[in-house]
Amino acid sequence: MTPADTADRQAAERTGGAAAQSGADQRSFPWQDRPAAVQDAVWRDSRNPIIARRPMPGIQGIYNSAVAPFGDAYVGVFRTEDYNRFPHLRVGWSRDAIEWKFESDPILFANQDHDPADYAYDPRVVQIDGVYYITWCGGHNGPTISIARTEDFRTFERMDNAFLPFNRNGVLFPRKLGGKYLMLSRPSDDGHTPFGDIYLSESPDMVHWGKHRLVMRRGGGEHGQWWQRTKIGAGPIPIETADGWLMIYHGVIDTCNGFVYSMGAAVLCKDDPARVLYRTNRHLLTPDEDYEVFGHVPNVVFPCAALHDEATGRLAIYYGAADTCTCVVYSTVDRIVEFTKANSTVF
Ligand code: BMA
Repeated sequence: MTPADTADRQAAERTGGAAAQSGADQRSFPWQDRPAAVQDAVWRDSRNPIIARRPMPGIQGIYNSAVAPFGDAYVGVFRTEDYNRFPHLRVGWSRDAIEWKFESDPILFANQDHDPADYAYDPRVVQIDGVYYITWCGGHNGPTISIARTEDFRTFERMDNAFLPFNRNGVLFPRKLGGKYLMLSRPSDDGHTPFGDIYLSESPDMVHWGKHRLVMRRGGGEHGQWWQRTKIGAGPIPIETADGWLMIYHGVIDTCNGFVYSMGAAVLCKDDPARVLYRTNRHLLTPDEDYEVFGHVPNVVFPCAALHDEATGRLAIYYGAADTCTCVVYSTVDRIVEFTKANSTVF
């Protein structure tokens, strides 16, 4: 990092989470208006990919990553891959959530010995009661949901894994419900899982997880939902709205040329998020642009984070494109909820 980048990081650290909560920060929310020609409910940033191929020395790609407000800046936990394609998590900093400066080393956990780190990918970040939690898919004799906590994004403490292998796409809710932490996840297998439904689990202490409930199933031919017929997985941290929890997710179809990952949305009951109220019966975003169609894994849009500006309702959704680079689409919470209600099939 350059001295200027370090200054960004230090400014963020000085103000910590407090400024983020007070709204007194100097962050600039990422945004572009919807181009007149676009009719869709979400629209791409014209600067995509905002994190292009080979974004820093020794790193071939950064994608499927999480960002969050922190102090008077933004912080991110990024999936970075070096030239052996082994995925790590790495912290990055930004004032505008578009231009990112990355730490030179991957995250090292303070209690590394407790459970040595293996591969780590597809992180999500959430702040709950002043503490930031990171969930990701970690290697522990197969993939499952790893968790760590931090307050400053400099020291990270590994916690116990939420679930047994095999599981992916662990996504925490931003607050407790009925005194319990809630996590969405997608039980899977040890490979490129050809199935997958979204479940909800709860925990009194972020260590012991139970009361697992099925939230929603993949599409299947019987439902006519081909874009999400193979598997589905939660994406960004759910957003609380007047209508319920807005859950943005990925849906996958298997084709003769491999999987195609698209993005959809659902609204879950506010008090009982295992209950789906609305669910998109068509995708919100599917690989169309060259950077989504061409890359190390073609035809992937994989959302992992969303920034929400509560004052305006604006939403910036971050997604990995083609397992190669990082992109943003914009919308508003109201527009996506409206779209979800108007194009809904719950099954
Ligand atoms: C999933 C995960 C994602 C990846 C996607 C497409 O199983 O590994 O990280 O983006 O496959 O390759």
